[in-house]
This record gives sequence, structure tokens and C-alpha cells, in this order.
Amino acid sequence: LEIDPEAPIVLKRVDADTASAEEVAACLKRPIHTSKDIMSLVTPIVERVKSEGDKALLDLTQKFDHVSLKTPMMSAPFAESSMQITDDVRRAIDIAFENVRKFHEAQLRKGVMKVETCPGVVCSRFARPIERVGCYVPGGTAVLPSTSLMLSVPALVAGCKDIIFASPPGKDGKLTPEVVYVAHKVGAKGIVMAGGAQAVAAMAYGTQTIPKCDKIMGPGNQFVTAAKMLVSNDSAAMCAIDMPAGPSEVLVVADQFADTDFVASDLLSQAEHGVDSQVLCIAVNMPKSKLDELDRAVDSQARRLPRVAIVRKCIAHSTTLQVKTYAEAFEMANRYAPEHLILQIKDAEKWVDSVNNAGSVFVGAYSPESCGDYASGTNHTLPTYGYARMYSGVNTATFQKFITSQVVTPEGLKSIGKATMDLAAVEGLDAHRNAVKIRMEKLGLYPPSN
Ligand code: HSO
Ligand code: ZN
Repeated sequence: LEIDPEAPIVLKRVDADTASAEEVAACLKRPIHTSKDIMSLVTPIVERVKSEGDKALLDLTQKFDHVSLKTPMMSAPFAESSMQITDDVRRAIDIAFENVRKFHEAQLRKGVMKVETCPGVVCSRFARPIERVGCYVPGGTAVLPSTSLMLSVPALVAGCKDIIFASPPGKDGKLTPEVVYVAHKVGAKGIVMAGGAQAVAAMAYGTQTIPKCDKIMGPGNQFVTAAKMLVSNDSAAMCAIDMPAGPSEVLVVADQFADTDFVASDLLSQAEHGVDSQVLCIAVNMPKSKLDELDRAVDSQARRLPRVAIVRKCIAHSTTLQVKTYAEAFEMANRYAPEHLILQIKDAEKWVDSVNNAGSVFVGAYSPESCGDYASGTNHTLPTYGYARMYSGVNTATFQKFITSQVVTPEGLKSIGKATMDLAAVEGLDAHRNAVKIRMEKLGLYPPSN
């Protein structure tokens, strides 16, 4: 599709008041991703890496990234020369690192508990780190060292023993120095110099030089997502994944009090991610003059962006949906379940209670998504494609598993022994019943009175 560079860069406008229910529903729908074709491309790649290891990985990196490497793994300690970055960038990474660390460390305290459910029955739950984790840092149209932070800092906080990175090398055969710096900071064991399905397979199965990982996290294109789904379904890999992923998305709820320059800037920061980014603005009771002002702001800011070509294609399938009330806006936002939800409305904080489905919320005029993407402390690896209905973004618990335990005393057997035996009898599992009975008999508690 040829796009006219003179054409205005403008979101389609749909008025929910006059549009049909189908038209409104269409605005809240994601484009269908058929992954069948992708799967048939990815399966042989994954199989090859699984059976041949390093050799396959090197061949595939040659084929897809056009670099020939001697080894696919750069192991720690990393050479100073591989992480040459400016002082400003180093400081920025350090600030982001600290904030992400603080916020994810606070999450550690949650989820550990001890409860006496009835006299003599104490149930507890404790967390343990997943031992080996793989952090996939995509390459593509932009290098994203911030993603390496968002994946590896929670892993460090959770106490994972081995943190492995994977990231495709550039044309010069080198890794992004910022990514290497982050890997160094978190004490990663090594960086798999590969991308795509082949990198996922290498971490899932392990190779001669790459240790096998227990769980693989991180966003990626359709090939990466397909490979993650494939390996997580293969019992030979015994490998978990964080969540399914689709193109990045934002939904901005704005009202007549919003600064249209701010709203436009947020819409565009999402649009520049990729042509398939999903950008939606819900305008609450906004007069036409303000909607026009927003359109003008989008167009003029977009034209000044280096990635205007991507933005133009993205905005071409983006919509401003007009609604009358805040309640309607939140009903639609919850129905859409956006990865990012930005609230540029009066009393924005008050409305957070109305949010039921979203990956992360950006509250008020001065909270751009960019801050969460990089430096506030929240994680930017978030559920897309409506998965925010049932998935959480990457967090400290993503890198842990929770073990439960119980101590049952003789008093406890008195409390729950009969119920346990009765349920075992219902299921016809007499050995189960007997394991309680035998103890109760020795305690002189059989037959139970309660
Ligand atoms: N908004 C992206 C994350 C990102 N933005 C990385 C910039 N760099 C998906 O949440
Ligand atoms: Zn972003």
C-alpha cells in the first residue's frame, strides 16, 4: 500500500453515540494473527537447533542476521570493549536499574505466608527462585536495552542463579553495548548472540555452549512468540514462558481538560514502535474543536519524528473513539484490555479503581508511558492482545515458584482427620483413608467423634 506523504497523519474518528454496536466493537478488536503459517516456518528451525545445537545456531545467524560468528555464546566476564557507552547513558541505565530494582524488591515481601487453618494445622507458602532463566532482548527496527533491564533486574531480585541473555548481533557481529552493560550489572552468565526462533530454541534445549534454561521471558516478533509457544509445549524442553505476546498497544482516555500535545505525544510514542502497533484514543465528551486540535497535534508532531514512515502506517489504522461519559470510556477500556492505559482526565487518580483490565496504567497529565517504558520502576513487559484480562506483566513472581507446606499435629489430625477420611471414602481411595486412620488409631482418636 503506497502512502501519500502529503496526506494528513490522522486517526480515524468514530462517535460511539451514532455508530452501530458493530462499528464500536470493530474499533476494540485486534487484527487477527494467524500463526499457522508462522508455526510451519518456525518448527524446522526449532527442531534443527534442538538436534544440532551450536552448529545450527551459527548457520541460522548467518542466514537471518548475515553475520558469521565463531561461537554463539559470549560468556561472562564481559570485555570492557563490549560495553562502551557514554556517561549519560550509563547514568540513565543506573537510575532505571535502581528504580526497577526497588519496585521489584518490594514485591518480594508479598506472597509468603503462614496460616493456621484450624487448630494444629499450619499451612505455609514460600518462594524459591527459578534456577536458570533466559531473557530474550529483541533486535529488529530498534535496539531495546531497556527490555534487558526489565527482564533481568527482577530475575536478580528473585535470586535466580543463572541469568542468560539472548540478543541478535548487529551487522558488525557485535552486541548492543548497552545490553552488555546491563548483563554485566545483573551478573548474567552469558549472552546468546542470536535472535528469533533459533535463540529461543537454544535457551530452551541448551546447546554445547549454551546452558538450558527453565523459563524464557521477553517480547519478540511472531517468530519468537511461535517458538516460545512451541518449546513450552514440548516436554523434552521442560521450559516455561512468561506469556503470549502480540504487537505493542496503548489506549489513552482523554477528556476536554487534557493537553492535546501530551495526548498526541503518547499516541505517537506507541505508534513509533511498529506499523502493527495498536493505538486507540477514547475521547470523553470532547468538543469538536478539541478533537480537531488533537488531530493537528498528532500530525505536526508526527512529521518531525525520524520514524515518521512507521508512525504514518500505524496511525492509518488507529482510531479516536468519542464517548459521552467516563463510565462508558472505562467500560470500553476494560473490554479492550490494553497493554498500556493512559488516563489524561480530570481526577485521573480517582478513576484507577474503575480499571479492571490493563497491563499498566499511567495516571494523569505528567505520567507518560515513556517513563514506565524506561525508568519509573514498573515493568514494561506487559500482556498484549487482550491477554491483560487474565495475565499480569512480568514481575518478581515471574522468576519464582511458590512452594506450599503444612505441619499437622495430633491436635490437627483431630481437626481434619475425619473430613479427610470421609472424602477419601467418597473417592474410593482406601489407601488415602488408611493413612489417616492408622495414625488416629495410634493416637487413640479412632473412631473419630466429630
Ligand atoms: N513500550 C514498549 C517497551 C519499550 N518502549 C521499550 C521503549 N523501549 C512495550 O511495552
Ligand atoms: Zn515503548
